[in-house]
Parts: sequence; structure tokens; C-alpha cells
Amino acid sequence: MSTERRFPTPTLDRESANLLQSITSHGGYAFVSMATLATSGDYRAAEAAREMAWEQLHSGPWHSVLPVWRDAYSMACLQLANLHYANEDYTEALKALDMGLIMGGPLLRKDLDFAVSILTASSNTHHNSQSSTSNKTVDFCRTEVLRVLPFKSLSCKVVVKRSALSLEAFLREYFLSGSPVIISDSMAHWPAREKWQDLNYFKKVAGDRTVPVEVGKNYLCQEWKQELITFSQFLERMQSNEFSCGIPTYLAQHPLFDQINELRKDICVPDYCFVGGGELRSLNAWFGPAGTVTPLHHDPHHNLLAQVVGRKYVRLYPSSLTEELHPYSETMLCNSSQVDLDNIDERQFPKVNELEFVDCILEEGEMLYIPPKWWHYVRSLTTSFSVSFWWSASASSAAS
Ligand SMILES: O=C(O)CCC(=O)C(=O)O
Repeated sequence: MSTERRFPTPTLDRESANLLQSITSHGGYAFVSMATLATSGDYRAAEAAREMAWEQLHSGPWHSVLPVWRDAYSMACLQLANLHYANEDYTEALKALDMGLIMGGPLLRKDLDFAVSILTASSNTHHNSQSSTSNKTVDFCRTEVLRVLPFKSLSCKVVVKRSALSLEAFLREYFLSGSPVIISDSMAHWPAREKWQDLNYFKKVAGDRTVPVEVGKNYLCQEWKQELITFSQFLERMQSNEFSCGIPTYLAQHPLFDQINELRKDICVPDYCFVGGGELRSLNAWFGPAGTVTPLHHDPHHNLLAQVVGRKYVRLYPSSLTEELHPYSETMLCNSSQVDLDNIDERQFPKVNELEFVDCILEEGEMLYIPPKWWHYVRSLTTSFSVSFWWSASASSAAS
């Protein structure tokens, strides 16, 4: 490998001997020999090492994958990226780095991030500012919206909306009692509110980055699949989806802000997330065209779903109705309901339409607090970008 063109990889340089030793102790002899060859510039060995680590990542459920294999995967991605970089193939280099960030372990994260910053700094100069494709606000027509929403939508209780909600009032009135609330005015200062209106902005700062997307009606359908595509491809699909009403491609529940630092700078963690003295667990992006659906499910954490661009319909059922919502029995899906709110099978679930819920249209600039274990169904009504902040309460807090 050319020694002139190489990303600085201080962590890999320091840790590689320990990492390889640990991989050997877990039986990864073939990986170690391929990774060793890769350091001397052997492209096929680098590919083979990455393939071996990839197989280990897919050898069982994610939680049972040994952490050392995730770090091994990052190592192989970093090696491969370096070889592409040496060949001036920046697109492939960036793809390899993104795969390391998405699927790899924490050990080499700083090296991966640093390499990305080197690549993106040089490639940003190639992207001239193109004419701005503003994400036009679509006029909201209630009757038309009701046509696409589940039966009884917006006819029962709506979620309470509050402005200028103090942390103390949030804690007392919503957090501790486990009640949903919309906070209407606490994200006006986010740079994202303005910057993300322009889809070309994403193309400029992240167009060549690889991101995981979901394709299909929703994750409970058989034809549903996941794909890895570049942000530019995703934007193109999203725009064509707007006109063709095709199968939606959804960048859903992805920790995009851990992966793409430029976008992280555009958002702020709301102070409400520190109420309860717990810990921030994850920040996820939900970006897609009108018509994406996240089916009825619940999560274990407190959640603030911040609506940065566009609007979404959200329906919420309290956790006390869990039995009546018929969760799947399989462990992987036990937080999802068998009830398809878009097409309720009344013979199988004759009582579901009688259950009380609260719902709302979450407007641009609003945040919805979803307490832990509350069931939620979400449908985007326009092109929509939301950010979810999940946090846990401290062990002593009543609402955890
Ligand atoms: O916005 C969506 O599509 C779903 C959001 C969600 O389920 C969550 O934040 O937990």
C-alpha cells in the first residue's frame, strides 16, 4: 500500500496487537492472518477479513455476537477504507468507513470518525451549492388526512399541548404521572429547523454517506426489507416516492447523529431529557416521505419525539391496555401489536375499536413526550424528519 496516502489511525495503531490477540483467542485465526496481510496492502485479504467478520456479525441474534467481532469488523473496514483511499477511490473508502460506523464496535470509532472527516472535508468542495429544493409545506386538509388515517382518528381525546412548559411542570404533571404531552415551542433555536428544510443540504453534507433504510409497508410485513444506500440515493427515492406513491423507503430508528457529526451539530438535546436524573440512551433519526408507518408498538424508555420537518399523525394507548392490544408472543416482536391499525381484522380483534386512545397531529417544531411502555402508532403525512430522544429514569424515580 502506498504510504503517502493513508488515514491517521492512532487507536488502531495502538490497539491492533491486543485486538488481534483477542480475536485469536476466540478462534479467529483466519481473520487474523487476512487482517495481517491487509496491513501490507493486500486488497483481497482486506476484503476477506471483512467478509469473515461480517459472517460473525450474522451468526446469531445481535445481542449474542461477541463484542470482539464488532471491533474486528471495524478494523477490517478501516483497513479496506485505507486501501481505497490509497487508490483515490473516495466513494468506496467512505462506504467502508460508514459500514464500520454502522455495524462495528466502539474501539475504533474515533479513527473511523476522523477518516470520515478527512474524506468529507475534501469532497464537500466538489459539491457546489445547487438550486435549493425546498421541502414545500403541503397544505393541511383535514378531510383528506382523515382518509389515510386509521378508523376513529382525531375523534377522541387529543394529546394536551403546552407552551413554555417549565422543567418542574414537566416533571410534576407529565413525567411522574406517565402522561403524554406535546411541547410546542422548545426547538425554535435548533439549526436543523432551518437547514433541514432544504433537501439539498443533506446532499451537500452527507450525500455520499451510506445509511441503512427500510423498504416496504412496515417492519411487520413480509415484503419488508432493509438496504444500505447512499444518502443521495435515499433522497432521490424519497422525492420519486412523493410523486409516484410507491413503496416508501424509510430511514428509521437509525443513530444517524453518532454516524454523521455535521448533522449532530444541527440538533440540541432537550433539557427535559435530564428530568428524572436518568441517562440518555439513544438519539435516532426517522426520515422519510409521506406515508411511512411505524406500526403499533411500545418501548421501555422515556421518549421525546421531536418533529423537525413536516408533520406526523401519532396515536397512543396506555400500557394498561397491553393485553387488549394483543402483543406478538415471539420474543423479538413482543413489544409490537398484532393489530394492524390500518386494516383491523374485526373478527380476530372485535374489541380493539372500542379501546380509548389519545392522538394528535404532531406539527413541525413540536415535541411529543411518550412515556415508557405507552403503545404508539406513527404515520407521516408529509415528507418528515423526526428525531427521537430516549432516556431512562434513575432507579429511584417512580416513572422508570
Ligand atoms: O416516527 C416514527 O415513525 C416512529 C417513532 C417511534 O416509534 C419512536 O420514537 O419510538
